[in-house]
Amino acid sequence: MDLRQGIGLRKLGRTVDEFQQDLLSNLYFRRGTTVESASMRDAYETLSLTVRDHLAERRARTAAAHYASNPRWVYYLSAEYLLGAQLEQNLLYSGTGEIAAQAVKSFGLTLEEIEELDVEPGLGNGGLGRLAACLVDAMATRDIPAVGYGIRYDFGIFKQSLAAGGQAEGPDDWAFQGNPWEFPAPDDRQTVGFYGHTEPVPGSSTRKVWVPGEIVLGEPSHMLVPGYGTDTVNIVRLWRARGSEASFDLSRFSAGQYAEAVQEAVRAENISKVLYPDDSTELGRELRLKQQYFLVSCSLRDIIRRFRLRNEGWDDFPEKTVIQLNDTHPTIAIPELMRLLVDEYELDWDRAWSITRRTFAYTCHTLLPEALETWPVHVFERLLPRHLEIIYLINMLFLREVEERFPGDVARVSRMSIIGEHPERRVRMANLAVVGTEAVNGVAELHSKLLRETVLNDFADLWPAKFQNVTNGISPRRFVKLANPRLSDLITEGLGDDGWLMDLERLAELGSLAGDASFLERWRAIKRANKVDLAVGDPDSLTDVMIKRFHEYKRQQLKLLHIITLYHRIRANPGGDWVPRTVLFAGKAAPAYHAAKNIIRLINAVGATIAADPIVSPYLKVVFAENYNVSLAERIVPAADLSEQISLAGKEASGTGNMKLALNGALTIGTLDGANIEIRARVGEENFFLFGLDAFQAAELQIAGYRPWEHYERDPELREALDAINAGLFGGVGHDVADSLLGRDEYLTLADYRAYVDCQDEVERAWRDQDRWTRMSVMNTANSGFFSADRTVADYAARIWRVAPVPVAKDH
Ligand code: F58
Repeated sequence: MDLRQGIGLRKLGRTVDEFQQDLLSNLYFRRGTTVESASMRDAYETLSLTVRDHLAERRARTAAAHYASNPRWVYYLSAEYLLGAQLEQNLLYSGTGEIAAQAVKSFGLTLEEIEELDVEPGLGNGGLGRLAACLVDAMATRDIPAVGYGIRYDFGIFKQSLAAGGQAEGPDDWAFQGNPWEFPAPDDRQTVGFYGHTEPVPGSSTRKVWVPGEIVLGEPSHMLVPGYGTDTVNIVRLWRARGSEASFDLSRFSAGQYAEAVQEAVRAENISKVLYPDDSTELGRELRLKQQYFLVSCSLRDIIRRFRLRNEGWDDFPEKTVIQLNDTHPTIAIPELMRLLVDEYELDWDRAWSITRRTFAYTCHTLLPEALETWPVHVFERLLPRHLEIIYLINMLFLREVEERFPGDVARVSRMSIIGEHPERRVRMANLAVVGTEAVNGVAELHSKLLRETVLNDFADLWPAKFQNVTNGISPRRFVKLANPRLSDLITEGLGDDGWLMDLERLAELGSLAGDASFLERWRAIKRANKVDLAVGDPDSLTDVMIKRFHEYKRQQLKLLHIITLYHRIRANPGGDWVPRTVLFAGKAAPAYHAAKNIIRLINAVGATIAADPIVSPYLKVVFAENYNVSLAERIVPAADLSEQISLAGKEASGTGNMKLALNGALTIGTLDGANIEIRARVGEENFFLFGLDAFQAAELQIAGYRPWEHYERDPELREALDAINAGLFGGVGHDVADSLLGRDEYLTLADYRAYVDCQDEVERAWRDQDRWTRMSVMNTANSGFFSADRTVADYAARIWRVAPVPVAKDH
C-alpha cells in the first residue's frame, strides 16, 4: 500500500447513496450529533466537511507529487486575501455539486439554504486582496506548486450599514461559529520577536545578536485552494498570534488581578485581531508594522522549513524559492531573510545579499504618492532594531552603487535612498522593495509605464530590465460560472463545451454568434433574468453600476453630478422620452476617510429626493447596496448593463471590477486609466464608451494650474447641479462635497464633467437600439478572455517566477 499516493484511502462517495452515507458518518463522528437533533448549522458544517474531504484527498496527492519532484515553489506573501464564500466554489471544483444537491434533498434540505450559512472570510480591503485570491486560484488551476501566506484576522473588513443615510461600521467576527474550511496546524507554530536590543558578535563586523523584548507565537491554519479542471490543491496558510504559556501570569491571577494576569497574552493576540480598514492611505500605526513583521517572520521560517525538507545548504534556495511580495506590506521579508542568513545561519553578507535579491519579486499596486508606505525611523528602531541596522547597511551599499553610476548627482541619491529625511526620517518601503528584489511589476500596461516614468523612474534608469508589466486578471470560475450560471450555460452551449472555463480566450468564438438574432434574444433574456434576481429596480431599465471602494480618485462624485443633471433634465421636461435608469452604488469608505463618507451620504440623500419625486422617480432610481463584498459582487455583476470605470486617468493602477463586468457583458463607460485601456483595445472602441482627459492631459492641467470654478461658470448644467446641492435640495446634505469640488477638486471632476455627461447621452442612444446594445454586450464578453487570472499567472510564471507546472496524478 503506497500511502503517499493516497492509495489505500477509503473511497469517498461518488454516488448519491455514498455521498449520503458520508454525510451521515460526518454528522455522527465529526460533528458529534444525530439526524434528529441536527440544526441548520450542523447541516452546513457536515456538508462542508464532506465536500472538504474530496479536496483533502486531492491535497494528499498534490503534496505527494510536489514532494517527489522537489520543484521550484512560488510563495505568495500578502497581508490580505478576499477568498469569497467557499461552499459553492468547492462543490464546483470537487465535482460534487450534483450528488450533494440530491443527497441533501433526501434530508429535506436544499443547497441554497445551506449555502446561506457560508460566511465569506473578509480578510482584505479591496482589489489587492481579491487579486491575491484570484491568483492563488489560478496557480492551482495551472498546477503551479504554490503556498499563499497571510494573516488570520479575528475580525475582517468591517460590516457596513447605512444609518441616517451615512456609513456606519460594525465588527466582522467572521469565524464566530467556527470555520469548517480551515485546518489548524499548531505543530507548525513559530516564535516571533519584537523590540529589545542588539549586541555585537566578537570578531564579526556584520553579524549581530538580536535580543527581543517581546515574544509572540504564530499559529498557522490553512485553507485548501483547489484548481479547476485539475487535481492540484494548494493551500493558503494564515497565521494567528498567540501569547506563549509564559505570558499568562498565574501569580497575578491568584492574587485576583485577573486583567493584569492576561494582559501580555492579550497584547500578543491583538496582532492578528483586526484587519486595518484602509484603502490607499496609510495610518502608520505601530500595530500595523507589527502585523507585517509577524506575517513575514512566521512565513519565512515556514518557507525555510519546507525548503529543508528536500534540500541542503543555501545555494539552491533561490533556485527552489520565489517569494512574491504583494505590495510593500510584506517587504520587511527582505531584511528579515538577511537577518536569518547572516545572524542565525552565519552566511557572509555578500552571499546572503545575493541569495536574498534573487529570491524576491515585488508587485506594486498604486501610483498615489500618499499610498506608498513609509515608516518613521523611530518606530522601526523601537520595534525592529536589528532590521533597521540591516536596512542601513543595505542602503549604504546600494547608495554607493548609485554614486558610482551617477557621480555627483546628489539629488538622485537622496531620492533613491531607502531612508527619507524630510520632514522626518522615514523608511521608504517601496525603495527597499525595489532594491531587494529581482523583478518589479505594475498591474496594467499604463500603470507599469507610469511607474517606470514617474514614481520609480530613478530605479528604472539604474535597472531597466528589472521592471515589468503583468496585467491583472480574475477567476472566470467564480465570476462567470458561479456568479452567472445562466450566461455560463449559454456560452457552453454556444461553444459546444465548457473548455472556456480553463481557456478563456476561447470566448472569442462567441463573436460569430453576435449576428444570430435568436442568440441575441437569449443573451438579452439572461441579462433581464439576472436583474429580476437582483431585484433593485425595474429589470427593463438601464442598470448602471458603480461598485468599488469609495475614494475621491475613483470619482463616485462625478457619477453623482451626472445623476443630479438627469434629475434636472427630467424635471424640466416631464413628458420627455427618457431612458429609465437604475443606478446602483456599492462600496465601503475607510472609516476615517471623511470626504469619501460625505459622498456616500450625498448619494443616499439624492436617492431619497429622487424616490420622493413623482416626476423623476418613474425614470430614475438610485440605490446604495450596503456592505459590498465578494458575495454581493457575485450578485450585482451578472445584472449590470453599464460599468462605471471613471477614475481620473493615471490614478487607478488597474481595476479588476472593470474586467468582471465586461466579461459578464456590461458595457464600460470609462477613462483611459488602468486596465480600461486594455479592455477597450480588446473589446473594440466601438463597444466602449470613452470620455475624459488622459493621464498626460490630466498631469499637464494640474501643472498649468487648474481652476474648477471656471467649469462651474461656463457650464449651466454643472452650475445647476452644484447650486442644487448648495441650496439644500437634497436634505441639506452635501455642502462639504460641493465645497471640495469648487475649491481644490484634486481629481479634476469638474474638468471631466461635460465629457462624461455627453458620453452618457451616447450611452442612452446606444441603449435605445436594443439589438445594437446586445451585440456590443456579446462582443465585450467575447473579447475579454485575456482578463483571466490564468493568463496573469502564466505571465508571472514565464517572466518572473520561471516555474513549471507539476501535474498531479489522477486518483485510481
Ligand atoms: C488596488 N489596490 C488598486 N490596495 O487600487 C487597483 O487598481 C488594482 O486593480 C488592485 O489593487 C489589484 O492590483 C488596493 O486594493 C489596497 O487595498 C491597500 C490595502 C492596504 C492599505 C493600502 C491600500
